[in-house]
Amino acid sequence: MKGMLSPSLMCADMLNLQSEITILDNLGVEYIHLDFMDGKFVPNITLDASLIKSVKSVLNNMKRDIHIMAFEPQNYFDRMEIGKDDIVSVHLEACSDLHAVIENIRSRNARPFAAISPDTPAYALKDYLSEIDGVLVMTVYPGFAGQPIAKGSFEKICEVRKIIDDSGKNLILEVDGHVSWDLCKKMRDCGADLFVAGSSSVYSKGMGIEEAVKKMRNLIS
Ligand code: S6P
Ligand code: MG
Repeated sequence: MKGMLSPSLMCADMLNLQSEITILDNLGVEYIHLDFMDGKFVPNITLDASLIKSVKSVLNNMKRDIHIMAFEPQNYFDRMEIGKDDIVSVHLEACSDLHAVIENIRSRNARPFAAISPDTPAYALKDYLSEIDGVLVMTVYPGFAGQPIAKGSFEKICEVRKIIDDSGKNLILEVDGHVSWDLCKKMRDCGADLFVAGSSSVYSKGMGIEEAVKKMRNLIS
């Protein structure tokens, strides 16, 4: 699978969101990463559900990559208008019945992904592989941008890649957290397909977005 990009909107200029989204869309970026937090599963709040819904109306070819860091994420699906082609990542640690949540996402013609935080072992995904379209491996503790990479992240990515390949399924492996200029190539070598780009790459200071996207593409191709 070719390497794909998903710049994180919580790292963009909050006063110019629409133009930032349009620039990425025109550059052929595959996904826009939309972080939703409930202030309970993680001690922070970022983009709200109605904003995540509104993003739909300004997209051309780019797709939504919605990452829900909230307990019982299904409570927010209607407000976000989850629908066709959306990636929806829900955390193993946050769902009382993950099978039902995955089915709910599927019933909306969206693409369910299972997300795991750094302390959750890769083997915990095994029960869900036949139901999902991808896995999101958090390489920082969920909640904040600008953190250092969590210990053991490369081993975790390689392990998840092996579990996916052994299953014979063609699942997308997404990485989220400190996907930096220096580390994204190593993540690619471990088997990552989809890269969330935040403050340590595409939204780092001192580089235009066009140049940054191009640089990232070269590193993950
Ligand atoms: C963190 C969130 C992420 C961040 C991303 C920021 O809870 O899920 O998507 O937006 O990690 O990127 P960086 O390069 O600042 O870590
Ligand atoms: Mg995220």
